[in-house]
Amino acid sequence: MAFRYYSAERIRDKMPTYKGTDEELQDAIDDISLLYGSALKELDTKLDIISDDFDKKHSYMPIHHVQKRLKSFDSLIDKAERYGIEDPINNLDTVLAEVLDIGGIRVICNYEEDIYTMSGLLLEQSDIELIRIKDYCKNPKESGYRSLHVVVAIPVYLVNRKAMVPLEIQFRSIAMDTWASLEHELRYKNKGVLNEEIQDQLAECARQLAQIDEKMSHIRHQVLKSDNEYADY
Ligand code: 0O2
Repeated sequence: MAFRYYSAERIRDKMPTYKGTDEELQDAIDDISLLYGSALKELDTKLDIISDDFDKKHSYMPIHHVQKRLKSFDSLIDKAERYGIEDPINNLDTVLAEVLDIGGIRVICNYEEDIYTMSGLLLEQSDIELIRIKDYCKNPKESGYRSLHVVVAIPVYLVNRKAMVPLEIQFRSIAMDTWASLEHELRYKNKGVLNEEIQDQLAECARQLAQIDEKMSHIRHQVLKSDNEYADY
């Protein structure tokens, strides 16, 4: 997995203030891409293993699907500027220390309760460091957005060093992901701006989907109780 819009030459066009050579810039970009891409692979594998073992023990897979992405180099620099980092292209170490979602992974679970099961199992692992948690499931954003955001650092072993690489994990139920994907698409189509009436309607959809999440979970527990095969779960 590599940065989109990857070439130093192209970035140099957009960011002519870079003080090093094109080769140095390319090398720095390659390093970031390798490190964060590798961290995403590690985390993906960890989630896969937990999911397989959970299935073996409980005949149930809580994870519906997983999506990974590396932030584009352009949006990394834009975000660093928004964070107030001065001259980010020439201070990449500061950028890497401050921007924690260069590598992002979205874990779409079936039910809301699966979010806490999966995040709990992952955070129990001794080589993972928790950096921060924001629970937008329990405290949704004003927009209606719900998701559990967990920032962790995960070890990546390179040829001659070990690096702890921060990643942002967004745990969502299918319903939460449906809303966030469609809302993002609508917002993106409208250049990031949605009028108040549309925002209200979207917030109402988010509330209804939260109720559906709760109802589906309730139905699930009724089914589990009546089904001997799942009695141990
Ligand atoms: P992308 O491409 O999705 O990564 P910061 O990350 O510094 O902006 P903070 O407080 O850490 O600030 O961010 P927050 O709000 O905890 O999480 C930001 C990410 O959550 C966003 O990433 C979205 O993925 C998602 N998100 C947050 N609010 C909403 C929302 O109202 N609607 C939708 N659809 N997604 C939301 P980015 O950076 O926007 O981009």
